[in-house]
Amino acid sequence: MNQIAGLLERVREINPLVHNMTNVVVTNFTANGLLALGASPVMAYAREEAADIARIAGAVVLNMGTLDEELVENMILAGRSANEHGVPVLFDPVGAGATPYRTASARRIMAEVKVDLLRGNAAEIAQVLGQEAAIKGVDAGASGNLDVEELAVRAARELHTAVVITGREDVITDGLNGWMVGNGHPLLTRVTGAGCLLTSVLGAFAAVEADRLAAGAAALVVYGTAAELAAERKGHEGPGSFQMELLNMLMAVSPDDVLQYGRVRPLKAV
Ligand code: ATP
Ligand code: TZP
Ligand code: MG
Ligand code: MG
Repeated sequence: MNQIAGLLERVREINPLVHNMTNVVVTNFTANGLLALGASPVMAYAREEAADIARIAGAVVLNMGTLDEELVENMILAGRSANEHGVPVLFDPVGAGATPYRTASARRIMAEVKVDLLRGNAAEIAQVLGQEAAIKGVDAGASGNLDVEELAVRAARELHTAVVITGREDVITDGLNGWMVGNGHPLLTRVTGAGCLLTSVLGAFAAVEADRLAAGAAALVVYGTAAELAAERKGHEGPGSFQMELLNMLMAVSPDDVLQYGRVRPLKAV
């Protein structure tokens, strides 16, 4: 937990540039969430500049929430540029499995870009792997039958990337080791972009720490703790106040809060 607290301080010291190629639903919320945390967001999509921004960024976050063919092409340009320059790439395969086009696009990005960390709900990760799983639009369907620990480990091994699966509990693994993180709050499921912002927060931590498991666990604890603090203060008012308070708490969450509230245990049966 001390390492996690230290990484939160490092994000705020370094103020990493996070290049987001994300969806139209969550763009503003994602930029504000990163600013609140202490990172520096940039959204840049054009073919003429995507590779150049990716090269100078601390992390590149690809999110296919409102994809089209031009965006997929430009994400691949940015992802490859990041790969060439040692910049970590994070991928959120929003809605993979909802349509054949989404599934094919997610697999194409995985094939053409070296993704350092893949983050999704259980159904999305299963679909990227080629396993049937219920998905309704961009929200996980009845995926309660999926063993998320086993799924995450298999995905990491077969897709050669670190994997985060989120839900009531979050799991992060590189296929060998990993962590379960218990922080979070059910109100996160009532705010659109809670998952997308988390992927960008994972990007901010990946920008300041090369150990993907350490960076990822830190991001999950910090984000989940901020959500718990926000719910404690404003949850009774509903999702609107909670969403605003989450931004406030992403700025306010402290290393001491992480030490007090962080809930992490090693992944079992790896
Ligand atoms: P979905 O579209 O299925 O909602 P998502 O992309 O929005 O997926 P989530 O799985 O909702 O992503 O994860 C976003 C954040 O919400 C994570 O920090 C996760 O821990 C948290 N979260 C999701 N469900 C719960 C829950 N039931 N209880 C506590 N935290 C949750
Ligand atoms: N539709 C396309 S992208 C998007 C919606 C509603 C946002 C999804 O965000 P999240 O973080 O998966 O809830
Ligand atoms: Mg959600
Ligand atoms: Mg999502």
